[in-house]
Amino acid sequence: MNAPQTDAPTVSRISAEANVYDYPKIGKKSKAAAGKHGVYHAMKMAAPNKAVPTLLKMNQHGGIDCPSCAWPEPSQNDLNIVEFCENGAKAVAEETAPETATPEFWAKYSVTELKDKTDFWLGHQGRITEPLLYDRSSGDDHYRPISWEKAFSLIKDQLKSLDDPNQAVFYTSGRASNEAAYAFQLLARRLGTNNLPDCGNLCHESTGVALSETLGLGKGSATMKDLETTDLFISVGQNPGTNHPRSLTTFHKMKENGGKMIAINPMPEVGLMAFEEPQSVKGGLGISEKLADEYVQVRLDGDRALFQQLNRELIRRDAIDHVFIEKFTSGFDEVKEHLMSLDERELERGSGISAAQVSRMADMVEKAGSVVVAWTLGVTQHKDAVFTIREMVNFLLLTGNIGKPGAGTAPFRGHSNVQGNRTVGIWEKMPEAFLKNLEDYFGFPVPREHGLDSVDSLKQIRDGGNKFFMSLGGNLVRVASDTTACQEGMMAQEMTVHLSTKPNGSHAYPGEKSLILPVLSRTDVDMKKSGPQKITVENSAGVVSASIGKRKANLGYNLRSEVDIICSIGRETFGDDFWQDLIDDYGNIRNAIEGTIPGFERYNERIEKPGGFYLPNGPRERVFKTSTDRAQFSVNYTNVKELPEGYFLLSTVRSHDQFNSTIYGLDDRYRGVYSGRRVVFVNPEDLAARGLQDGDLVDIVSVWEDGERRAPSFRCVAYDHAKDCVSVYMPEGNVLVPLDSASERSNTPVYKSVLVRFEPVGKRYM
Ligand SMILES: Nc1nc2c(c(=O)[nH]1)N[C@H]1C(S)=C(S)[C@@H](COP(=O)(O)OP(=O)(O)OC[C@H]3O[C@@H](n4cnc5c(=O)[nH]c(N)nc54)[C@H](O)[C@@H]3O)O[C@H]1N2
Ligand SMILES: Nc1nc2c(c(=O)[nH]1)N[C@H]1C(S)=C(S)[C@@H](COP(=O)(O)OP(=O)(O)OC[C@H]3O[C@@H](n4cnc5c(=O)[nH]c(N)nc54)[C@H](O)[C@@H]3O)O[C@H]1N2
Ligand SMILES: [Mo]
Repeated sequence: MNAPQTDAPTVSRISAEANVYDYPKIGKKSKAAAGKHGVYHAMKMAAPNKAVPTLLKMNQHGGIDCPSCAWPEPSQNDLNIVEFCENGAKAVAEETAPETATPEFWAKYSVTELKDKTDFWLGHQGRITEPLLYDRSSGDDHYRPISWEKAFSLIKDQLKSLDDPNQAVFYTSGRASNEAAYAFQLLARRLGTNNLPDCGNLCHESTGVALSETLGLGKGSATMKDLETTDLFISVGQNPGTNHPRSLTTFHKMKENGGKMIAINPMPEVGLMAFEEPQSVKGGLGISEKLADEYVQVRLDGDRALFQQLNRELIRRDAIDHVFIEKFTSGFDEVKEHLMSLDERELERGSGISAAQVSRMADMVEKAGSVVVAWTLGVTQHKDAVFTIREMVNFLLLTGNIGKPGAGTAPFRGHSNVQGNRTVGIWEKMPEAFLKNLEDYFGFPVPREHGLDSVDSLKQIRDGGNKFFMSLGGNLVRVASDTTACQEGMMAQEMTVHLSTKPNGSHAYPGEKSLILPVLSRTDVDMKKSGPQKITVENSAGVVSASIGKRKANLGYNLRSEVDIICSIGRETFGDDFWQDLIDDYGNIRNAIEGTIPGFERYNERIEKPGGFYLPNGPRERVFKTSTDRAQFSVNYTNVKELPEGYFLLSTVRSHDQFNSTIYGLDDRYRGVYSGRRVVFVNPEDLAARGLQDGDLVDIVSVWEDGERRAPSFRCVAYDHAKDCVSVYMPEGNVLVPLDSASERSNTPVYKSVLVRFEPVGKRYM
């Protein structure tokens, strides 16, 4: 395959058949995030699919919960008429697009041909309309339609044939509702395994581990109100303008209330620097406002060193909350001693941030009566992420910023219900109390041995110990690390089963037998014996609320709800009576959740209240369920990454035109990249130092103990990026991440600091 080397093609040339090479052009970068342009783009996306009425119901009481990110809804009094963002609109447009991947589509393209297609192309084929079977033993290289009954019976045979239930893996992506997720964990545990990995393992696992041990709860504590009224908002490793766009409205309110912001990021993301709030007067006029008051261009994985610099400075100034430390915490003295013993120059080298800038940050902290620390993947997806988060907690404890108005932890979650999935049992190591409750409620023996998380499941799949893989949404083959090993491992499974809305890359790597079971999506009407069904979700702030689909457009297709499919498999395989009750009325699933998980009292009743209800949150009340019943300070070590001559650290990020592996389009206007995705953002001085120029094509090669991995042909983009560090988009960069490279304790793939070098392969093009 020849890489393009000269001209600058137009969007239309990014055709269906473009698989490996695309043609990025560098153009104008937005100066501010969201605003009018955001709403304009949203409407443009939704209008052709007649999805505007759906949009107007989004995040309103009695409407649907946005299927995109997990950003909390404002309180009911503050709801805007349009409570959605550009990316929520894209998510809805994607679900409601009129295209369909009918049996004719699957007959036209063989599995071998599908392997060469990008997720952009696959997703744009539209909604899947029929259940499908691929059977390698038949010699036919296509997926063919199959009846639901036949599909369930094949799954039953496969599950019954396993020598050991731990040869099965049940993966969940965070869009699934509480009801579907609960049914799914019930199916796995009924079979006898806790192998329930989820996308949360790839995402905020480090957050869960660090917060559980320091604060006694693996979730954030700040409420929407805290975010709006805080004096100082510190954003670490996130790109909210793209990934949580509705947060811009919250930032606007925070700023109006006199709040300040510090943004810590190797890239000055547009959505951190300036914004236009479409629902304000200024925003309506297209006038942008400054967002970050202090931008801190940290090195990749330099945040732990940075927070240690800051914590030391605060201790040195005695700008700490002695009363809080005395009353609520444990371990302060050791931490103080450790921090003061660290070498200043070493910390500066680790973070890349000068003492002068740290001092400015400390000034802002000193002035602030309340501080929120918010973080996302720029923090969680590193080798020592857990320790970085613990150091950020040290900061909040030093300054008494937990459990008071305007303060707290704010890990912005990813998928719209990834947090809810965890709460209702999608976790390989659910606590004993839950497993016992489940056993008592349903009356079957529930396994106690911990299951496998995503990375360990993939290792079992890679190494030949697994036979059955089932996926509730998601696209694990594409979003996991070591794409190639993952593809081969999946093809060696006896059976793979995907509950999906649209074709995706994982379907192209089927097991011996593979089923694609097409599901109703959140916007679709879901009619059951007891009437139209609601589902429920939990957002990043721990609020549980209901969502009900209204669209009837897909009724003509042979789709079923996720709950229906999962419970039908349970019914057919195990013959228990309870499965059918769960299908007929999802209220019965909520009753079971209420009966097995604390905090869900009067579940069915409370979701009827506009805005839903809050789950209990200890840290918010300064109740810390840790080993000492106090909030824990922790000693964290900093090891500065030494890069061999010529090497970079590489991070993989999202463009403004995708939702994980769902690629809406090929433009990232916030970073000025159009019509293509194979770009690598590099500091211009770093390019010059390696004899490269903006526009050069390079292969990116990562180095790991077991050898090298290569991602071919990326266009260098000169960009204001922290030095010695570069970024590419996910999932294009996933081939570079070794599966064995995972975070300490949380086992999250190290997606954001991969050691790489460049090999120039082509001439400059514009
Ligand atoms: N539109 C849209 N919305 C989404 C998603 C989507 O794909 N599209 N995905 C959803 C999901 S599942 C999730 S988990 C979230 C993800 O939300 P984000 O975490 O915002 O996602 P990324 O694009 O990975 O961006 C990571 C950011 O961290 C920065 N970063 C990288 N490494 C470091 C570091 O070492 N230190 C610091 N301080 N910063 C660093 C990067 O420059 C980038 O700005 O968004 C959710 N929302
Ligand atoms: N390199 C790199 N890799 C990463 C990351 C990174 O930052 N860098 N981030 C990681 C993170 S944070 C996450 S969360 C994972 C995401 O991993 P996943 O959640 O596994 O992947 P998605 O791309 O979000 O899943 C998209 C697919 O879900 C299906 N789908 C969409 N809607 C529905 C629905 O309503 N029901 C069902 N059943 N299916 C549906 C569609 O078929 C679609 O193709 O990726 C991880 N991978
Ligand atoms: Mo995520």
